Amino acid sequence: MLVSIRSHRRTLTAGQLALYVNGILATCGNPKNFFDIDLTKRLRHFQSTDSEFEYALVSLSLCNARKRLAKKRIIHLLNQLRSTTDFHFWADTQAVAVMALSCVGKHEAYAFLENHIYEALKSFKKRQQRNGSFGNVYTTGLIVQALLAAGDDGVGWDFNQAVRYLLSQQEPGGSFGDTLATYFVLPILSCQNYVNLGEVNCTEPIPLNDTVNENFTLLGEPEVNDVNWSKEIEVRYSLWIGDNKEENYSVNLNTSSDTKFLDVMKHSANYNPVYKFELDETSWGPFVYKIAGMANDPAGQRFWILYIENPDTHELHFSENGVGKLYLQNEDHVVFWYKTVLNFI
Ligand code: B12
Repeated sequence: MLVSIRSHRRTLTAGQLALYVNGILATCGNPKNFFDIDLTKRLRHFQSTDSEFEYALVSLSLCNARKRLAKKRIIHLLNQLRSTTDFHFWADTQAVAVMALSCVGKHEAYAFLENHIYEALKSFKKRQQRNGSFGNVYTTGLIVQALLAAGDDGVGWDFNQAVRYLLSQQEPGGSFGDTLATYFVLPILSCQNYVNLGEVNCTEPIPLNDTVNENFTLLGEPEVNDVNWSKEIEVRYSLWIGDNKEENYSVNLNTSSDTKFLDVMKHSANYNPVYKFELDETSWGPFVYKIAGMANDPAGQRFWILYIENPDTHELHFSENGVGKLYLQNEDHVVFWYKTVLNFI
């Protein structure tokens, strides 16, 4: 990290720097003097972030590091809570914004924050499903942390059911699917949240019982996942380029149900060069940034987005999994669409 900061060999985004600041706080380091560098100053001076999620993350880390948030920033976070966009992961952003504002509320007497946070929590609670989840494992981890950070009274949602859902997602190796999911879920298992990073007791070990919020006790038992047997399946893969599908290509393939969609992409690329793609290997899976010579374009807000078409209604369903985790069923039609994604910016 020090090398990245000092040498500019690899540029950190504001969001990535915010994650480092959180990590430094968690391990009792001082982000204001990290090998003579004040990371909080650098964080504050970032002109823009790549996404609204990163904006909320930066605000949370600044507050955790005891930096006062500018009024403009607080207003921006409040707008994030108020806004109802149909961007699929908006709840993730709102959960981080709730944590940032809960942190501000701890240090400064802004009474009006409470009402806004309360309204956001109400809308989170409505999302909880019977199995305890608030969406997928990532969204559930962040929303439960937000509810804990805001000091919610536990009424109107079921904490234990949420924890049961999270534990049901745990894999034999202990992770919750990948590094990112594990990062979002782990604090909850000791009833903690990211706002607590601003108050880590670095002088003596804290007995676990002292840290537990009285409104919540852990009762979860991990569920045993069903075994899936592999079957031969036929799938269709299409590329749509442009908001009005100005260009499109399709291919049918036979494969087996235990094959990831990424493998289908590789087979297709061997069959026809138009399906050739490039990806970034991240610690939570592959992120495809280029197909058919068209690369993600953050400035123009155009990205490759993954959908699955319902065979009966032909409706497109947004995939909650990346290409490394998407497993297909017989006659599935997967569409990678290069389109404008406005709402998360
Ligand atoms: C903003 C965002 C996007 C933006 C990225 C914009 C950009 N500038 O590049 C866009 C809209 C492009 C996007 C796309 C997708 N996303 Co997205 N995204 C997010 C979000 C809301 C914030 C990410 C962020 O800023 N993190 C903070 C910074 C500091 O960390 P970072 O590592 O630098 O962030 C980068 C990666 O997260 C990467 N990224 C974004 N999405 C995905 C998805 C996968 C599978 C991977 C490996 C990487 C990745 O882009 C970020 C910016 O460069 C997260 C929510 C969350 N809870 O994390 C979801 C999230 C990461 N995305 C998710 C998903 C499912 C997708 C899609 C597969 C959705 C789809 N149906 O197409 C696609 C990826 C398809 C592909 N091409 O491979 C999931 C990942 C789940 C998983 N591991 O399987 C998350 C966790 C949301 C969720 N609650 O499920 N996403």
